[in-house]
Formats: sequence, C-alpha cells, structure tokens
Amino acid sequence: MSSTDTPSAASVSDMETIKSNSRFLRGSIAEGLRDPVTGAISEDDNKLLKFHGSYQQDDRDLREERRRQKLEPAYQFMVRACIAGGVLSPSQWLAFDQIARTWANGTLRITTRQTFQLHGILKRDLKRSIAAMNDALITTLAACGDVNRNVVASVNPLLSAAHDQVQAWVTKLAIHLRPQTRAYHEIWLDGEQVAGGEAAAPATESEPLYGPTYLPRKFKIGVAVPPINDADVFAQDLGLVAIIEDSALLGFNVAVGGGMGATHGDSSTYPRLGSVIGFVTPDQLLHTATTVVELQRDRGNREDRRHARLKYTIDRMGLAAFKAELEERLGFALAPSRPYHFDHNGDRYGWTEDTNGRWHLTLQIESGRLADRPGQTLLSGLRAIAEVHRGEFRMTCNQNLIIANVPADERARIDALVAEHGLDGYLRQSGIRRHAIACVALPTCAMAMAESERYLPELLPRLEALLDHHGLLGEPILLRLSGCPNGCSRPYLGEIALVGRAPGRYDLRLGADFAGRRLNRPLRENIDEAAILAELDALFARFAAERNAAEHFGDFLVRSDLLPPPRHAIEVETIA
Ligand code: SRM
Ligand code: SF4
Repeated sequence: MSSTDTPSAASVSDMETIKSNSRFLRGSIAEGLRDPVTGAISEDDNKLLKFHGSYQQDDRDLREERRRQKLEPAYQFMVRACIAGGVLSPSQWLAFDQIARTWANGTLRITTRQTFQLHGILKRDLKRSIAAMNDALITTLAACGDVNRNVVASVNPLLSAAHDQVQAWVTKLAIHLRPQTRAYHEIWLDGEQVAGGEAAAPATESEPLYGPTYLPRKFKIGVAVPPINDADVFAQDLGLVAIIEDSALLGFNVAVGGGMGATHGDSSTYPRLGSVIGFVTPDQLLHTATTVVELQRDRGNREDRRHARLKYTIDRMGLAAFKAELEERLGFALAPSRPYHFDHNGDRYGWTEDTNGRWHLTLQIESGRLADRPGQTLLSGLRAIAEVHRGEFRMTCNQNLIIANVPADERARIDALVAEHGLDGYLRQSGIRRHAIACVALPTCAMAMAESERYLPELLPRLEALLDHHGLLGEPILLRLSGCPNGCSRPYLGEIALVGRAPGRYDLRLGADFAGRRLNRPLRENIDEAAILAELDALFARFAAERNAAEHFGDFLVRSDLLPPPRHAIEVETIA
C-alpha cells in the first residue's frame, strides 16, 4: 500500500479524519486561542494541538469542587519541548526557567524522553510561552502527535568523541524527520499567513514524508551507546545501538517494534521489546530511519489506534516479512547485527571525567520535577548554576540531569551551588531511590488511574525500611511507577514496577533485568500498598538469603522461578 492508498473513509478512526481535514495541522487552533469565553479549545483542535507540542488538561484535584460550583474545569495546557538528545545551553535553561515561573506552574519537569514539560499554562499565555521557547531556539513541533517524537540518546559522558558523533546523528535524525507544515510558524510565531488567510493551506504545501494524514500513531527513536542502555533502546519504535571501535562510530544495530503501552484487561495490547534486525553504517542511517517511518506510515493500522503502533504492524506482518519489505524499499540488505553488551540502563551519579579532561556531574532529580521546596530549592539552584556554567545541561531518560562539560577548576563552584540548594541527594541515597522513575500521573494526566509522581516520595521510605531490614539498602534495584498501563515510566522494564489500576491500587510486576533487555510480568493484579509491601518483604528476604554473588533482584526472581510464566515474548529477539 502506498501513502496515498489509504483505507476507506468509513473505516478509518476519527483521528484520521481530523488529521485529513486539518489543512496540515491548522484546524481552528488559531481561532480557538483567541476565544475569550472559555479557557479551553475544541476537542478536535486539542487533538491537533498535540502535534504542536501541547495538550489541554485540567487540574483533576479541582474537578469535583469546580463541578459543584458550576464552573468549567480548571483548563490549562501542558507544553512539551523537542530537545534532541536532551542537550541545552545555559541560556536555553534560563529561558525555560523564566517561562516556568512566568506562565506555567513554577516548576519544570524532566521527562522520561529527555526533555522538558511545563504544566499549568493558561490558554491566554500559551502562544507567548511557545514563542519564548522558539526565541531560545527550541521548538515544540512534533513533541507529541502522530509523528516522530523527540529523539533520545545515551548521555554517558566518558567516551566523549564517540558520543559527540552519536549526538550529531541524533540531531540530524530529529531535523530530517520533522514535519514540514508551515502551520506551526503561522499559529505560534506570527509567521507568514497562507494564501487565502487561515481558511486554507496553500496549494503548494505538502508533507513530503508524512503526507496529509501523518503517521497512524506516535513514533519514537532512541540511540544507546553500550555499555549503558540509559536510552532504553528496546522500548523504542526504532532503537539504534551505536557500535563503536577505537573511539570511532562504525554504525548502528537496528531494533524495530519496541513499545510499552497496553490496556488493562485487553490481551491484544502488550508491551514489546524491539527486535534486532541488522546493522547500518552512519551514511545509511537517515535513509533507513526514513524508510522505517514510511513503512509504518503505509502499513500501520489506521482503523484502530490501540493497534496502530509499529510493534503491532510488525507482529501482524511477521518480523521476517517486515524486514524483507524494509530491505526492498531500502534497495539494500541490512548487514548482520554486530556484537554489543549492555551493563545497565541507569545513570551514573556524581562526577566523571571524559577523554578531553572535561567533567560531568550527574544529579538525581526525583521524578524529574524541578521545584523550590523547603530545603530543596532545585529550580533556583539550577538557575544559579546556569548563570555561571559555561558548558551544557543534558537531561537523561531516567529523568535526571547532567551538568556537562565543566572545566576542572569550575567544579568546586558547581559543587557549592549543588550543596547549597539541596541538589546533592545523589551522594546519600539508597540503591532503589537512585534507580526509581515515576510518570507524572495526577493531577494533570487525564489518563491516570492512580497516583505516581506524588506517590513515589511516600512509597520509597517504606520500601527502604524493608530493604534495610534485609540488609539490602545499598542494593541497586530498578523501580518504576506508572499511574496507568500506558507505560510512560517504561514500567515493564522495572525489576519492580507498580502500574496503576485505581486510586491506591496497582498491578505489582516483577522480574525485568537490570539493562532493559527483558520485560517483567505481573505477580499480583489490582492490590493495595499493604499487599504490595507484604509480597516484596517476602521476596526481599529470599533474595537476601539465596542470591548468587552480584546477582540482581530481577534475575534472581527469574532464576528461582518465583514468577508466573510470561504471556508474551519478554526477551529481545535478534534475527540474522
Ligand atoms: Fe506518555 C500519553 C506523559 C513518556 C506511553 N504520556 C501520555 C500523556 C500525554 C497523557 C495523555 O495522552 O493525555 C501524559 C501527559 C501527562 C502529564 O500530565 O504531563 C504522558 N509520557 C509522559 C511523560 C511526561 C512521562 C514522564 O513522567 O516523564 C513522558 C514524556 C515523554 C516525552 O518527553 O516525549 C512520557 N509515554 C512515555 C513513554 C516512555 C518513552 O517514550 O520512552 C511511553 C512508553 C513507550 C511507548 O511509547 O510505547 C509512553 N504515553 C504513552 C502512551 C501509550 C502509547 C501506546 O502505544 O499505547 C500514552 C497514551 C496514548 O498515546 O494514547 C501516553
Ligand atoms: Fe499518565 Fe498513564 Fe502516562 Fe502515567 S503512564 S503519565 S498516568 S498516561
């Protein structure tokens, strides 16, 4: 099927019709923003707004009270930036800090895809917030929506030459796959109006890669540099494993069809790890990535959005058939994948020196939330650092932050600011706290079934007490919390994961490995905290008593056969 050979109008999902009628993502967003009567925009425009990097939300904590008072919900907007590889200059940092304090809720949120989200922006301030980001040379175009999203990459600062090369390819990929519509400039930047005003897109406008209906669903690319899989490369639609020899980038192993999202009680939806199908050289990368996107554009399911991600396209076609069609479209056969090894998928905290003698400080930021609270003035502290720092900032896919490229003689000044503002928690924390991720969930996420980010600070001390009791406080254990099964914290890759079912109730999933190569599985479904802690207490006791030397918790649970059999494939598949 070609991009123009789409399913019949009767069978496509509503979203396909909205995209198709949107005149390349314009809809009536501009008019909706100008309407002073409501703090909201229309439902269709809200769906299109995602492609521009924003979601309409409402504060769920206030919903009931406002309903009682017969007020419309407390509408507000989330804005997500596209920051390829998570790299920001200090002046860009200061711009985000300013926007957060002026028009958002006074906090910045580092996401699990290495970028910033800002919450709580009112409709009247949306345009100037997005314009201010663009003034700092950061776009929000394609941060959400049925397109290629923010391209994520390893941040491991030790192998600097190779990492620079990888980062350069990440930036090229991000730019190459960006939508071409001029709607973004028109709406947010007062750019050139199209002929005929806002009612029409010019006859010459086109989306050469995406076409008028873009992709069937979101699409995600991540690049990992072994031995650290901090980008969780097998959770990506297109995962690229950089192959480096003698500090030179030889190319990338290609993994396709990773994805986390699932729906409770619907076994036709499932998390899946990317399958490794071959190796490409750097000069083949853009063509390969574009062709995978095109294949998904043409073959993906446009009738049922629950089955529209690349993982389902591949499972429907069969991996071998998918690879064969990809190679036919590419015009060459993929080379066999190269050997690689991952040690872990976490971040390395503290200072590390790179091969150029520059220093990088990785800080732990709980749930990626940068706010000013008593004893922990994280937002102010990072503003103070941005004012003196001459290197970069790098956000990580574990919601953490690296103060990167610091000359040796600047370290003391950075350390002093880190300590002064309570950013030095990484020095003292337990093994599980250092490896914990939580998605946003309540009060902003419309899909949340249970708390996540706000629950993590309550849950961690209780888990730490159990671990301490069993002599395991320093043990590194991957903990991932999600407020629903969509999987924004990549919970299916947690050695321990809680996936929200209802307020205070979660599925307890266990048994992923420590490097993002094996999915976990549910031990108990829909249980409360007391039951979660009781299950874990018993398993920690056995782990402490029966583990092999240096064995990780997830590996121990699998080796000891303490988990139910998996319902789907849980290991990374590799085909020649
Ligand atoms: Fe996500 C939807 C937050 C990473 C899978 N995600 C959402 C929305 C926008 C809810 C919505 O649609 O109304 C959440 C907004 C919450 C809020 O109030 O801010 C949301 N997702 C996030 C973030 C902010 C979580 C975080 O705590 O950091 C992450 C932003 C990433 C970014 O910067 O681009 C985020 N989301 C992920 C990831 C992890 C990843 O990409 O590495 C996943 C799993 C990987 C994947 O895509 O398979 C993920 N989010 C989803 C899904 C399920 C998609 C699916 O295939 O089923 C949804 C729901 C949907 O798309 O319908 C979703
Ligand atoms: Fe919201 Fe669910 Fe994603 Fe958490 S996992 S941010 S609750 S969509």
